Amino acid sequence: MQNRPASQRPENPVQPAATPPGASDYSLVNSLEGVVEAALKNFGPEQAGLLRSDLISRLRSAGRAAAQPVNTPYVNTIPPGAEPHYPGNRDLERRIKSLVRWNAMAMVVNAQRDGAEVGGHISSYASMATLYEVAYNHFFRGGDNQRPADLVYFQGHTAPGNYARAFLEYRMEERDLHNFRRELAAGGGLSSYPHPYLMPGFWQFPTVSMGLGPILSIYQARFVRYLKARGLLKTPDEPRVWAFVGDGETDEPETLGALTLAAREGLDNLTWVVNCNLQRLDGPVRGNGKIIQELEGIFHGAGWNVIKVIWGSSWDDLFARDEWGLLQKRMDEALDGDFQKYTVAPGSYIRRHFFGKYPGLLHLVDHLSDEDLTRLVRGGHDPVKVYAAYKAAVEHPGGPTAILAKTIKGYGLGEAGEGRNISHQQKKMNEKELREFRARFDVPISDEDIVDTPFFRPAKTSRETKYLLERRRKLGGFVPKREVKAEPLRTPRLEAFPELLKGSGAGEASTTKSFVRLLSVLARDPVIGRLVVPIIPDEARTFGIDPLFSQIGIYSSKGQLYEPVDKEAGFSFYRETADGQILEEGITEAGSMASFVAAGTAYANQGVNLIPFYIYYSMFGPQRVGDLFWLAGDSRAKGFLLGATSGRTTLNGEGLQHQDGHSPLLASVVPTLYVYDPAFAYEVAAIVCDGMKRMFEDGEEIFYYLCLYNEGYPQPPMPPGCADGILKGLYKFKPGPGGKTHRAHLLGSGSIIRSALRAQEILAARYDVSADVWSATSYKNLRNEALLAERWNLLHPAQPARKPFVRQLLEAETGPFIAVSDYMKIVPDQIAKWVPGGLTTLGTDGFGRSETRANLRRFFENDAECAVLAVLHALAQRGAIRRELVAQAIRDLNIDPEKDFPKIAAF
Ligand SMILES: Cc1ncc(C[n+]2csc(CCOP(=O)(O)OP(=O)(O)O)c2C)c(N)n1
Ligand SMILES: [Mg+2]
Repeated sequence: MQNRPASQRPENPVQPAATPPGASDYSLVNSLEGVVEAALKNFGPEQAGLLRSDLISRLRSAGRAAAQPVNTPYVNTIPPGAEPHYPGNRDLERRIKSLVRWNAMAMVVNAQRDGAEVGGHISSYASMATLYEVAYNHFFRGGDNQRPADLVYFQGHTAPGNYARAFLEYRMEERDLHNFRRELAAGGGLSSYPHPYLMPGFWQFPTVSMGLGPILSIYQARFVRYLKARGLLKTPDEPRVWAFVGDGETDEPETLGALTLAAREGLDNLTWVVNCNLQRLDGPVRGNGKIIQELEGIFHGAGWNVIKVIWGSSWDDLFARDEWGLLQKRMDEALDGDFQKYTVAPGSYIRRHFFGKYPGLLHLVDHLSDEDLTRLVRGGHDPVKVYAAYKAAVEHPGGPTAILAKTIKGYGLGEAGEGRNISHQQKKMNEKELREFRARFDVPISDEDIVDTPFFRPAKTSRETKYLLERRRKLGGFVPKREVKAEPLRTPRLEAFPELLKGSGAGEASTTKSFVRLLSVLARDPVIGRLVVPIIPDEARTFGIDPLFSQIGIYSSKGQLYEPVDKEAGFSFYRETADGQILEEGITEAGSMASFVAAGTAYANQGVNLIPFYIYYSMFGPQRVGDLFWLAGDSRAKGFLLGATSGRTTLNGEGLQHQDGHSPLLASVVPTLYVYDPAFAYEVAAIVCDGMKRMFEDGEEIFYYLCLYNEGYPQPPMPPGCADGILKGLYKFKPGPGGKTHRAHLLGSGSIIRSALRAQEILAARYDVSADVWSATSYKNLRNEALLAERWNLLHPAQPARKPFVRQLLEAETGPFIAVSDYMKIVPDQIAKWVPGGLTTLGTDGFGRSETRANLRRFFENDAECAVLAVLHALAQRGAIRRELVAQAIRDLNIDPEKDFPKIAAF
């Protein structure tokens, strides 16, 4: 495969006698090669390798070499001579793979039948089949007492291949395959893509949102190390993390954005397989370049071990005879667009355009027919090459490995889509194409049956079934498989946090500070303290969490190799330690969410209940990484997301980019996410305690979002009897004074409840109104509960109607209802329908501004004065007071009726 050293070249190269075109600098290359050969011979590979760095530093000092080359030639990293013996039965494995291919294709084709047209993808799995099958037969570990099951991130839209294999493994039945993408069919169906939410016994990781599987896999591998360092891994050995990534998928910033973490952390428990079929959905990934070379440079630069699997065994002989390096040169220069063309073109085209570029190269394939040329297989379709790469990857010490495997999209589909730009969308095959497919892969299906694309599975007693089951048995069981094995925890009750329940007296505290207090008490809990996983993206000091640094330490695989500058600072010094508990992720919300998901799914994937608390700058939560919030739900993640510095007017001085007026709305879209906007320390404690109990004691697969604010104010003691209301979403916090003529109700959430409380005083003192103040901790909960009750009523008309909780609570009250929020009005408006007499909402629609809290609240009209005005206006509308009184109040309260209001829509 490698060019023969200059000294061993024949006098007369194959053809032509003169130096071949394009090979003009050979004299220099030859003399360098001579030096390398001599060094290899005399000193061995290691010492000889030093020549390279010497040469580069010499060139650099001469001002000639700015950067080290990051690319190697376009050839397999492992030369044929270094390939290990293939340990499997090639023939049986090929037959099994062919059947998986057939069934995967048949699933998609059948899913289009009978007008269902539910879609599916054939061509991605077709390109991936060998990459998966070699791993299924030889690498994926199913888990035992020594080592847990491997954690595999399968490429999302190759799911038909995983299902088809599970069918051959007798883990699925024909009916399941028939119901691919028909999840509502009788008896259930198979989800389109990997979704633990939909198939909780099968899939572990959702991967189809491009880029998320890759970044999750990196943080998962690092999380395994974190568990190990903290003594929380259940077995002596760690599981391997695999990620199967599309080459088009590497365009996603999430895919490549965390590569350096994997290298920095030395994650040799991580293997990526990038399926370089050179195509994405619309066309070539890098038609004008070479994706494998581009990725090699990136991975090398990031410190990964890279193994290129470009050519299959049928090329070995050609490379071996490539005396002048012309084949290598042509390989290096041909573009991905060219290689794609060679897939669909006849052999004569390949001969003319690829080999024909140099006469000497053309001569190299004289002995091959045109048809032979079309059969020169790519590395990712050759089990021998793939096995060699996997083995080298799992044995590589010290860091992660990326295998860049070259394949053909739609491999085996022939004219139905092999290598074509329409390949990704191909879902149907005509009879001729089916016959060709059957012939190519030797599938035992008769002529009469073929048009029905029946599924085919060898009998349990067949050699194929016995072989594949035996392979899985040897490797420890089936993959993928999701199992919840964690023991339930006994979580603390509310009484464990007396400090938060008794109030702050005359002192002040924000809800963020109160939460931090709770976290540090929790971290000291003798039973569950060590299971708490605080995750922070470089904002610990902003939120006042830094005292935890010394209490529980920041996880660092290297410990702390330097003396921190603030060592003398006492509690808050930057204490990194090898068994640290805090995951201080740096400035990466995506990475932090990936850690949150890893920790929040450890109850299923690692057999241990962990309690993640991910606290971050609210604006960079769902707005920044909304898809990861969604994925956390799909993953059945548990834990707490804490949007700190919440509110569009509470975070004063920060302005448009940082003031969050919409996270509870964005968070509300995730079905399993409970969204709370607590006003007081005891509410935070009540919500977190109940959440811990539901998730980690009762086993509910849900998670929590809490808005936390940085405004300090006196924290009241917990009023009796409010726990239920806090959890359901609404309770009366402070009734209005007696003896007033008018009644009203103010609903407040988060620290803006203070506007409501001050409005209550003004209304009582100046306008003869007794207003009750309610704390609305969760509009989402209230709405969902009401929607459920309504739906039940709709479907059960003859039975006594159910009354939504919010209506039960409010129906006996008199007077108008006004909600005050530091979020968009639509957040409280979620419950308007069930509020007697309707709901007037004050909120913060529009972009934020840099200002003081007071000015911001007047600007957005959610301060106490505006709440008073809203109450008076509502009373006037009901005829309870005169309009003139409202007009007078506007003057008295110093509200400018012509004031600016944030633009909320462009007309
Ligand atoms: C975030 C995101 N954007 C777009 C898509 C739609 N999509 C699904 S597959 C695909 C092309 C994938 O190409 P590649 O990664 O090369 O995988 P291949 O099918 O070629 O193996 C696209 C754009 C998606 N699933 N996720
Ligand atoms: Mg691709």
